[in-house]
This record gives sequence, C-alpha cells and structure tokens, in this order.
Amino acid sequence: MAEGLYCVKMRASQEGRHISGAERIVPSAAVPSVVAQLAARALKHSKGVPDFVNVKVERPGEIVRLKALPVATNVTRTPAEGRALAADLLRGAGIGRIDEIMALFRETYSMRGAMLLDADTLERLEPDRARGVRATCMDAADSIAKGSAADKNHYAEAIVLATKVQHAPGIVAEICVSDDPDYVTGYVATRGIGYQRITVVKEKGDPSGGRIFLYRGPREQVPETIRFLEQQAVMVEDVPSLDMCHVGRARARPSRMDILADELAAVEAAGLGRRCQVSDAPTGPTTVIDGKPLLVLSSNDYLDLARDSRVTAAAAEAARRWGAGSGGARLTTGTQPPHVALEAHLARFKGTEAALTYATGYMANVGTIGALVGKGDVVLSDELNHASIIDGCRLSGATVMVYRHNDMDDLERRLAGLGVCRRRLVVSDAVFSMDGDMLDLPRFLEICHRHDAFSMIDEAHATGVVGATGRGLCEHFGCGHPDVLMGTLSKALGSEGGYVCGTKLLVDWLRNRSRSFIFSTAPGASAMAAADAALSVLEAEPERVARVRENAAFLVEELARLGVKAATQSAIVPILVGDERWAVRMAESLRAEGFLVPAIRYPTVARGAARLRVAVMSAHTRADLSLAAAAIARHYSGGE
Ligand code: WAQ
Ligand code: MG
Repeated sequence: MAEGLYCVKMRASQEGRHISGAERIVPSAAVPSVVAQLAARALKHSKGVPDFVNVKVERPGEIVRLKALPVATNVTRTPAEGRALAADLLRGAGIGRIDEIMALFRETYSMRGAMLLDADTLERLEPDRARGVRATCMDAADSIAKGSAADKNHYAEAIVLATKVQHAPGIVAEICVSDDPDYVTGYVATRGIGYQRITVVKEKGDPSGGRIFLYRGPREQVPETIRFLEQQAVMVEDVPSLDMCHVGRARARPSRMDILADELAAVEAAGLGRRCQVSDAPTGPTTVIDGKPLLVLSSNDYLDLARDSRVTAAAAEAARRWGAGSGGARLTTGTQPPHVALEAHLARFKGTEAALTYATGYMANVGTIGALVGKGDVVLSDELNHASIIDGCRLSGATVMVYRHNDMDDLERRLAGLGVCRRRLVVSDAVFSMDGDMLDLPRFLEICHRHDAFSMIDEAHATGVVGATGRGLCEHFGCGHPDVLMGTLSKALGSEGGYVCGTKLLVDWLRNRSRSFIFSTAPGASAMAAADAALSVLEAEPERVARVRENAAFLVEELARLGVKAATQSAIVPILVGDERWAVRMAESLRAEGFLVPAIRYPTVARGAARLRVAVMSAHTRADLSLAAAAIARHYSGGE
C-alpha cells in the first residue's frame, strides 16, 4: 500500500511562532503539485507572512487505514455556550478536573503542536513543552479525489487528525480550538462520542487556539504513543461530508424526525433504499413473493436442511418438550439439555475440545472478539470481513488494523510492525460472504502462530460447504485449527444461532467474559435441536456437500460459456456489475422472469462494486441453474 506514496508535510512560522501546518499522503506523481499548493497556502495565511516555510517529503512506513470517527455538529451561539458544551462532553466521556484542563488550554496557544496531558494527574507528558506533540503523516483516503490542498479545509483536516489521535494507544480524548482568527469552530473527540464539532467556541478575530490530547495509561507507553502520533502513517477512510452532519442548520434547526426523513430520502434517491419482502413459502430452493413463484438463488440454506423433515421434527419435538423459549440467559435458567447436546456435537464435528452456542452468528463474533481483545490491544481484520466482525472489532475498543484482502504478506508486515501491545487477534472470514473466495488458512495460521496472535476464522459460509464432508477450511486444507473456529447454525445447518469451537480453556473464557453470551436470553431448545439434527443429516449424507459444490461449479461454467465472468470457491457466486442502480435493475429484471438474485450494494460492498450474488443450493437442479445462467447472461450483456 505504501508503494509510490509520499507524506508531504508543510509548516510555516514567523519569528519562531507557528503560523500554519498541513499534511498529505499522495502518490509520487502528485507530489510536485501538492508541494506547490502547500507552499502557496503557507504564504497566504491569515495569521501573517511567514519568514520560514518547511515542506518535507518522506516515504511513509506501513500505512494504517482507519475509519473516520463519526461526526456530530453542535450548533452554539456564543463562545461561552461552546466552551460549556465542550466541558460537558468531556465530563460525559469520563474526564474529570475539566476546569483545570480548560485553564491549561491557554498554554497551548503558543505551541506548534498539541499539549499531551495525563487525563487524571494533569501532568504534561510532551518531551518538548514549548513545541508540543504534532500528529503528522496522515491524510484522508479520498483527499486526491476531493482535490486541492491549496485552501485549508478546516473540517476535513481536523477529522483526519482527530481520527488518528483517537487511535493512538492510551489517548482517551482530544479538545481543539482553531487558531485562525476567522474560524471560530472547535471540537471534542473521543472514541466513544466520536468527533463532536462545536460551531462557536471563540470570538471572531481571536487568533488564539490550540489542542490538548488527553492520555491515560502507563508512563512507559508514552513514547509509543508519541511515535504513533508523529510517525505512523495513517489513511482515514469514509470522512463524512459536512452536509451529512447537518451543518449550517443553525438558522432553522430541523426537528429530530425531519433529520431522519431527509436522510432517508437521500438514501432512497441514491438507489440504496432497503425493505423487507415476505417470502410466502417454506425455506427452500423456491418461494413465493407477492404471489409470484420464484427460484431462490440467494439462500444460505445451502444443503436444503431448513425444511428437512428430520430437522423440523426435531425442532417441533424440542419445542413441545422444552418450551418455545428458553426463559432466561444461559448462565441463569436458559441452559437445557438440547443446548448441551448441540455443543458436544459441534465440538465432535469440528474436532475441537469444546463449543459454545450464541443466539446469532453476529453475537458470536461481537462477543468473542470483545472477550479476546480490548483497549490497548490490536485486532487485525481482513478488509472484506463480514459486518459482524467489523462491529466486533469496533466494539472491542482495541486498535483496529485492516489488512488487504487475503493478503498474507500485508498481514505479516503489519504484525511485524506492531509496537508494544498487550494482545493481538487476527480475524478473517473463512469463506468471504460477498466474494465466495476462501482464506489461505495454512499461511494465516503459520503467521498468527509466529507472532503469538490469537487466530480466529468465521466459517459461516464454509461449514457444510467446504471440505470433503463439510467440516470447513481445516478439513479442506488438512491443516490445524485456529484458536477460534466460529460459525453459524443458520446457513448450511438450516437452523439459527452462532457458535464457537475451540479448546476447553477458550470456551470457559468466553462463558465468563463474552458479553453477548452472558447478557442475552439463550436461544430456544427447538433451534438447538434442529441444528443438532441437521448435523446428523450432514454426517449421514455428505453427498449433499459434494452436490452444492458441483452445482456452484456448474453455474460458473454455464456463465463462462455465455460470456459472464464469475468464480467461486464455495456456494457463493458473485457477478460483478459495478453501478448500484444498474445492479438493482438487473435484479428486478431477473425477478420478473422468476429468479430471485439479490443485488448487493454499498454499504455491504464498496461503492461502485455492486454485484449480483448468487447462492447455490444442493437442491438446485441443473435445469434450474442453466435457465438462471441464461437469464443472467442476457441481462448482463444487455447492460454493457
Ligand atoms: N498536531 C498537533 N497539534 C496541532 C497540529 C498537529 N498536526 N496541527 C495544529 N495543531 C495545534 C496547534 O497548536 C494549532 O494552533 C491548533 O492545534 C489549532 O490548529 O469545522 O483548524 O489547524 O469541524 O487551526 C476544528 C474544527 C478546526 C473543524 C481546527 O485547527 C470543523 C483547526 P488549526
Ligand atoms: Mg490554524
């Protein structure tokens, strides 16, 4: 990623007094123009004419990609109101001694960088107190697309800085006031409340401003924090545009419901609206929607077990015997014999010591990641991981590093570049849900092992599909187990819920530490019994696994024959379309012809990477798949 990119840093001063500074990370081809733009900007700053301008161009090391903090705009009318709000926000974020912190703010006015303050003792932690600590080597991922560096975009630059700062180890909050006489806005940022803009924090014409970074952690980690701030290259993704944050609404502030209505209308206008449709038939390869029969090419019920009579009978019998709901959390009264039996069966099936079930796969991911890493730790996550993994990473409080899709060299480089951190977790989908490809598990395990990182894979779309008998990636590759083998009961197993397989130690840990396990009602016995019965069917009839994969291969061949490029290593066959609206139109046309193929769009996949996502089942016939391929190919070429 760092290849061909350069950090360009500008700072300007007058008689040693800081006037302005700026940061970009740009491709080598853009360096000359960005250098010129930043120099021009230094020379025309409203704070004065500089006698010294320094523009530095450097190759960055490894680049960390971070998601921009969420942004909220707070409209204030007077500086006093703005400062009171800043204090409230800090207090709400668990910071004490606010008055003293605000008093220290004056000392930042003369500094080029920020004051680094112990959030509790208020001790100054910067090695050079006159200069402060400067966050450098950062940019917005789309800054090139957004254009010129010649004019300062206070907001965009501040959100990039604030995002980087809030990801520095030990930093718990930041407070900032612009030092531009004409720019009266400031903000408070924390990981918890995001970037809280405050529109008025000082009088117009007042040249005083500054920044304080609040730190909480061991003294010996301060150098690592400063290294991160000053040297770690950071690209910030998805910087929200200001119009999405309701700026300039100070005049007639819309009501809270109007805000929702406006945003929803914008979502619909962009072709990104979503709604639920009623499938008026049992789960299976065909359904009826709005009275129209459809061939289902979008089901996760890969092995057609959701309606299997052995599975439904087990569910019905369990509901009759144990009740429709479990009536409590697993650690209170919610554990019944079917829960215990299923966990033992899952462990046997996956070849691990133990297993733990969750109410959903989403909860399994969120609860497991949060139990393994937290603040001060690092979690490395494939850029195409499922949203439940992404949410688990975010909620854990650990620093999140996103590595390139299935790029084990990138993963290795990032692990090797980690400084002091307590724990590392590497998490990846086993089969990627929107692309259908497979993790390189043997290398993944070898790298995790070498760097003493927890290894976790999500076999939601692998279980029942990958490996000769559907046991997943370990069976497919004939390799060892990751520390955490997560999966779902809701896909090939035709039921609902999530699970984690691993050592007894891991499972004991999760039972004690996994919040989504502890603080939610146990899934009902019928879901457990259904999954248990489905596992038995899968063990007795492994030919279902072969059939679903043969069907996927057949569909890919048919599509190729008709000139449509597609590939898969699972039951998921993505057909890349690109444009969101075009993908939706294709899906609508296919539906009119009786094929239910969903269009997958942003934010599930990247913007401009919309696709049709076909999911193949063992129950599809060759005739079904040939017809579907022909219809897809017809609409596909119709759109070229
Ligand atoms: N690292 C640390 N401190 C810095 C840095 C840096 N890279 N750049 C500036 N500072 C300090 C320095 O003391 C400045 O005097 C002070 O922060 C303010 O910097 O609409 O424009 O560049 O949401 O003037 C916030 C609101 C604007 C934006 C902040 O800051 C919005 C702004 P400025
Ligand atoms: Mg300024």
